[in-house]
Amino acid sequence: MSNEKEVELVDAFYMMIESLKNNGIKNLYGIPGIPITALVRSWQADGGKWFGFRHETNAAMAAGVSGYLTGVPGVCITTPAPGCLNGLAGAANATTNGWPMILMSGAAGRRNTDLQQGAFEEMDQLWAARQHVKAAFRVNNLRDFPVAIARAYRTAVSGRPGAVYIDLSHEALTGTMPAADAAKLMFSPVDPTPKQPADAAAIKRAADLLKGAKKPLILLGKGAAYAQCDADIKALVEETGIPFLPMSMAKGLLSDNHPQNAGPARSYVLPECDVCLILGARLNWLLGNGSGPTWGNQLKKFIQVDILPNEIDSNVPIAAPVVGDIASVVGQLRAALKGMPKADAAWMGGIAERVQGSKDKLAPTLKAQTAPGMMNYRNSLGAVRDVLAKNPNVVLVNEGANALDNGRMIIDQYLPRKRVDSGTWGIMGIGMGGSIGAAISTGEPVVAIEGDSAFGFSGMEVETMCRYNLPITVIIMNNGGIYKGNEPNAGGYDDPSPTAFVPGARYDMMATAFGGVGVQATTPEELTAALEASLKSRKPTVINAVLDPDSGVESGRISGLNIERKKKA
Ligand code: ADP
Ligand code: TZD
Ligand code: MG
Repeated sequence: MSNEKEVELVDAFYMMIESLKNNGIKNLYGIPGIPITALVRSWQADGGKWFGFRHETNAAMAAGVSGYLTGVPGVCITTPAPGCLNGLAGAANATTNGWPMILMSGAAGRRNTDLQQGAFEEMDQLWAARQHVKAAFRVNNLRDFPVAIARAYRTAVSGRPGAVYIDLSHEALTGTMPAADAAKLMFSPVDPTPKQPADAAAIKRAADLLKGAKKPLILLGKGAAYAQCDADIKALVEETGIPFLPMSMAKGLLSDNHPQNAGPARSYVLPECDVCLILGARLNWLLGNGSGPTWGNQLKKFIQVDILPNEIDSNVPIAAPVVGDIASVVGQLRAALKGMPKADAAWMGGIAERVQGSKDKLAPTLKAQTAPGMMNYRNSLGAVRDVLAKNPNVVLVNEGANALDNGRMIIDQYLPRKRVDSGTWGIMGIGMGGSIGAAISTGEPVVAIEGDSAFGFSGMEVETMCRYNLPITVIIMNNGGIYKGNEPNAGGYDDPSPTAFVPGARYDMMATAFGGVGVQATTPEELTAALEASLKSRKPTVINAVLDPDSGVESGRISGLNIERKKKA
């Protein structure tokens, strides 16, 4: 007899589960199926938390959002081919937004796949994944799991965060190895996100420029929110007295009520400023690519703080590049700016006046009365805003066109990392996955403000919310369509227009179908009551906020990006 029986063996699932635990991973998001069903069962048997979704894109969105909110990559597991491709849409979104996550997918056997012989769910997933993620790895042998998971984690969180893909080959998943050898391979990575302070000369150049500014501005992006150095950023802003402008997901890094918040005067401060310190934002389409009318048609003196060196000069010349991690750099800048005189009173006064002007103009529209079932974006979101002001710990998820633009403008944020939205790509479909990921990873209640079209991209996850009994309130801004619900068919015949949905749809019933709470709200008062009750009960809730189908404008605030049909010759 050989002594094989006496050798204790471990399998691939064991190797993977132990490696995930060694990296501090507690939650897995995904959908089971061949070949990973037994893996996720084993994970659960081992005490891990498993969150099963109804579509992999939503599971991957949950992983990306939890990575953004906590700094710990969310991990999503999918089945081969279509499952993997569905997950990749969420991974690509995470990469684009700079959110850390890991997508792992089971795969058909390499022999058949590489000869394209038609295995079950055969697909060259590694090749497909590579262009949508920061890095794509394949594990071919179970002994490589400890290194592969650590490598994926470190890659996801280091530099500009993003998604990492791991292809779980059939060969790796079917192997076994001696437990004693496995134990020698296990490790927990040391310092996966090392500090990366900036060069002293770069700090001095930036500080000198800021000290010489007459109309300085600090632009805060979601990179600054992600960096989790909230107190230091607040101190930098307050010590220098410089006004700040938050990008949508940086809202709340300092309270929207802060006297230096220039948010409501955006169209004044961007063209007027002379020196702009950018903390964790890209000069992409959301900022007019750094030039043109958004910036008063002048080249500003930009100080750009970013962890990614080649982000600098990506759109316009940057006068003072500062490459480093924001937590380190903000400390360095504070030291270099010590004793700097506060920003000019005339500049601050001009901003304060415009901020007040915007608020005064908005305020009455938030309280306007409309007939039942005929709410608009202003008075409905005005009601939501007042409830959320009393619940600053709520994480807000927001998508749609008008639902997004008005949500961003009307809902104030008071605390950091409490807002997740359509992000860099302006996507629909972050809603329910993002809400679930936020609720699970932060333990806080979540309110999702959703266009009725936006909601449709992930609406089936209401069942998931109900199954896990998550404290999520979904408010459907139901105007009956994309941008509007009352557009006629351009051809004049009976088919609905490309932007219209079923009129009078009862989205609230989707919650009651799964044992959650569904409420129809036709007035701001009903909306207030429904939201208050839902936050109190912490029960999964869908509120159907019935809007006038005529409320909304084409593409919200970005209608200028549309292409109109050219006139016939
Ligand atoms: P927003 O959409 O809010 O304008 P972006 O996603 O365009 O923000 O930009 C975020 C930027 O922050 C990215 O260029 C990214 O490289 C950078 N970044 C992310 N985390 C850090 C960090 N810890 N330190 C420095 N820069 C960071
Ligand atoms: N598909 C994806 C994945 N992302 C997108 N952004 C779109 C399609 C196009 N799109 C927008 O840019 S906004 C929008 C779509 C379909 C929906 C707007 O309608 P809504 O919001 O009901 O969500 P409002 O409040 O009616 O404007
Ligand atoms: Mg709509």
